[in-house]
Amino acid sequence: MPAAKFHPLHFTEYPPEEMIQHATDFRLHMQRRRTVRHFADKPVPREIIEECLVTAGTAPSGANLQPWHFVVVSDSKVKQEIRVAAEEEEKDFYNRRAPKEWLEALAPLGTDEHKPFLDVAPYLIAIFGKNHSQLPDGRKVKNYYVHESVGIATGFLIAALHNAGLVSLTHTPSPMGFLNTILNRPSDEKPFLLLVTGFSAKEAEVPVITKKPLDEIATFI
Ligand code: IYR
Repeated sequence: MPAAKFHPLHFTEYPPEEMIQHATDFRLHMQRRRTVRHFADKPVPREIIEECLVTAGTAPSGANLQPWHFVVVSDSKVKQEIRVAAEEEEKDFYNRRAPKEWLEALAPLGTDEHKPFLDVAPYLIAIFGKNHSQLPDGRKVKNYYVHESVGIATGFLIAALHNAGLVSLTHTPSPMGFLNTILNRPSDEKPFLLLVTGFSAKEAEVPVITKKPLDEIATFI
């Protein structure tokens, strides 16, 4: 087994007031993020998406095995194929599979089986979790905490896109196996979610919702 190698972190400590300011600025910035379902068909420079994906790839992961793969779709034919496949699943979900309780929980969001954003938005980022990794020496090894790791990387990506001035939608057509077929990914990779991103449509509206206050989501002991 190769020995662990370490180098200095060069950690920067800020004065407490500056830390509070940074924390507040970031909170205010993140509080402006909204999930958006109406996109402009305006193109987005690919470099912005690349930068945000590099940020996503900095996420911590089980044994640093980075068990994710991002397929960035901008080709209109492929987006159309994804829309057709997703709408087929969603139709079944909304009309047959979804229990009443689930549909009631979704009602405030106003969603249905129609997913025009899948061919309007300039980019669909299909995020896959990989159950195995190939080491530099060619060995295939198991990945650990795949869901947790991919979830964190996806959170980084959502924050990075928002920071760059784009909006996104975490779309989870269920089941998502069609993404492996359309995007030609091996069966060892499991679709995690489809992140739709681009500019917001000018006339976009978002549902009136609130976030739980701190004392409801956290306990200090
Ligand atoms: N996948 C469906 C349903 C859906 C489920 C949840 I949980 C949401 O937060 C939103 C939608 C759809 O995309 O419409």
